[in-house]
Amino acid sequence: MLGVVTAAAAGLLLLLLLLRDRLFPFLWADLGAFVALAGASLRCRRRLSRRPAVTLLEVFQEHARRQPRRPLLLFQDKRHTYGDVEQLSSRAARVFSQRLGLQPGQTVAVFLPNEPTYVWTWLALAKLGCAMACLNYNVRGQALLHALAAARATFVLASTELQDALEEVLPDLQRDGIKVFYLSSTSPTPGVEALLPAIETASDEPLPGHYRAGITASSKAIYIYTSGTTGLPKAAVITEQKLMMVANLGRICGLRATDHIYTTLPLYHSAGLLIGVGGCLEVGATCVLRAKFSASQFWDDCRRYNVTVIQYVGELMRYLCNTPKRDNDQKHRVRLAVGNGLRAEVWKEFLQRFGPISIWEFYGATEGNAGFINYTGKIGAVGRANAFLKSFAPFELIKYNVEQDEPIRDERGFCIRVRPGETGLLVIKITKNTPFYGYAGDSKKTEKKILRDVLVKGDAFFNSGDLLMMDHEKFVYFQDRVGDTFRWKGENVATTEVEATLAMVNFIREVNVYGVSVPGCEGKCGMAAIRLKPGMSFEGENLYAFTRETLPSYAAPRFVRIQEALEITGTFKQCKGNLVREGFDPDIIKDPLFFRDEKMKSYVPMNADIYAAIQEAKLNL
Ligand SMILES: *[C@@H]1O[C@H](CO)[C@@H](O)[C@H](O)[C@H]1NC(C)=O
Ligand SMILES: CC(=O)N[C@H]1CO[C@H](CO)[C@@H](O)[C@@H]1O
Repeated sequence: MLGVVTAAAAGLLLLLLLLRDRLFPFLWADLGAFVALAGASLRCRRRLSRRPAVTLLEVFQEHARRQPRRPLLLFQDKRHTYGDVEQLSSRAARVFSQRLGLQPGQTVAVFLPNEPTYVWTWLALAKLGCAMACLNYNVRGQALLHALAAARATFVLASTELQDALEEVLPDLQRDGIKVFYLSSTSPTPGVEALLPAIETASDEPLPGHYRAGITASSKAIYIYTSGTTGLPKAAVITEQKLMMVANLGRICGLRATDHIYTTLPLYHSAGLLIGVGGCLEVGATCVLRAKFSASQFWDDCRRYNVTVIQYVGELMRYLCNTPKRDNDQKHRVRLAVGNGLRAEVWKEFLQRFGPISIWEFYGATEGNAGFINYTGKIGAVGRANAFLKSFAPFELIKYNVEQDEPIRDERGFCIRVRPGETGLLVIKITKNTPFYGYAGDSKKTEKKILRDVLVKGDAFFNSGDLLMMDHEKFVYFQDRVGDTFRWKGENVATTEVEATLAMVNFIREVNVYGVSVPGCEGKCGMAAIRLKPGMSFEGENLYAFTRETLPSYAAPRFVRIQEALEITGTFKQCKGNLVREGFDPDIIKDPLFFRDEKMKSYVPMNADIYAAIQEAKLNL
């Protein structure tokens, strides 16, 4: 790695002598980003290669020694300093070791809402050399059992808030020999012990080092479940090295020890736990934790807790923009926003409304082996394909056949790079720098994410499942998830593009676009679920005229349904599954439903006659 840095620096100096800034307007930014990333990577490697390894836990403990009184967590009216959390996690580790008989290398699942308990439990497990599996607190029944089995978790530490969900599967857990405990002061469930009283009275002496003697860079630290588009949750393996790299993302974006970072994202996902809390543990900052995101409370919380950095994902920023305007919209100390999935139109509106906040949009998947960050301030871009970074994490955008759901290959069987301005599937080479650890207990799913023989025989790339576009200046833009693009009339329709266009309509507040099957038609036909702005009504003629002007005819949605609320996931991504399944059948859908009528030049109410005509292919779509 050092060799790469020195060589790059020397080569650059030479280049600089020969060329002017004008030719490479982004040279400094490119170089800066490379140095930041290479620096972070070097720091992680250096720490982890020490014996014993210095992991994120040791980094946290160093902060706890140096600044025991700095708050690590602000939650409701409670404040937990670095010193408090260091002691509490030692106490908990002692109890976990004695009562549960935990051994290094075992996996313990946590079933907890966002609360400080999550953080000290994590650190306690780390102190014992155990991995933590972060169960999604919305998961129930079979999916819960599957998640535990995938990570081979033999213990569950739960909150009494999730009593019902737990009791539902308790007999199955007991049958499988999985032991369950509450991390509360009392237990509402017979046969399940509450551990808090024992934790509160245990010794807070540091734990003997032998528990962590076997920890290395590739030890499994955390399992994060990714839902994917279909099927049961997959347990993505987060090693100590990956954990530390992701925790460094905040530092790369400018997170400092004096910052207060506001995390409303669920801790069972990587954004909240690894980037938010992990970022604090890395730099020694304060995390303002909230049980659940609330758009109306967001800025009041920022003022109350002196928040300087916010985290966002998906639609979260849109919800903030959708709240009624207030005089104090720009009265806050937030200087930085870190996240992903921000759409360009919301990005602009957000900055206008809430003031000059530096937005660090990044792209990455929990299980992915590399990502991008926007480091040049280009609105809408997730990053830049900078030659330095590319040498570090080689990626390609390749041609993709949306219909057959697979990359297009040439006559020799290799994948084909797209040209600038074209959308392609992002694949990232699997190398020593960019390893892919896959999913626990599921080698089939792991193999499915690996694309082989991409450019040469025998190479292997991580298939991101995301379609991106790179422009002539090498800015990279997120376009769609593979499943979010559908084909209609032989054309690819990118749902995000249609959504961005429809979002400009004056009566539309939120929109979710997807494709539905129509009997006798190839591909999928476009449909939009929309939420109206308060006090506004649906105007079929206007929408028709607008879409006719702004969208190619194959991309204009044929059906529109109006919903009170659009369904989203725990990480603020829109759900399309149910919508696709319900299709456009007026018998199933109770929401107001409209059909694009080319003769009437309007979106007209859907009725049984129109539906029947479509079913019988009498009506041309
Ligand atoms: C926020 O800042 C003010 C003034 O600097 C200080 O008095 C207050 O204690 C701070 N609140 C928190 C939660 O840090
Ligand atoms: C690091 C950086 O420059 N981030 C920028 C990303 O884009 C936004 C929007 O222009 C800027 O405000 C950020 O500063």
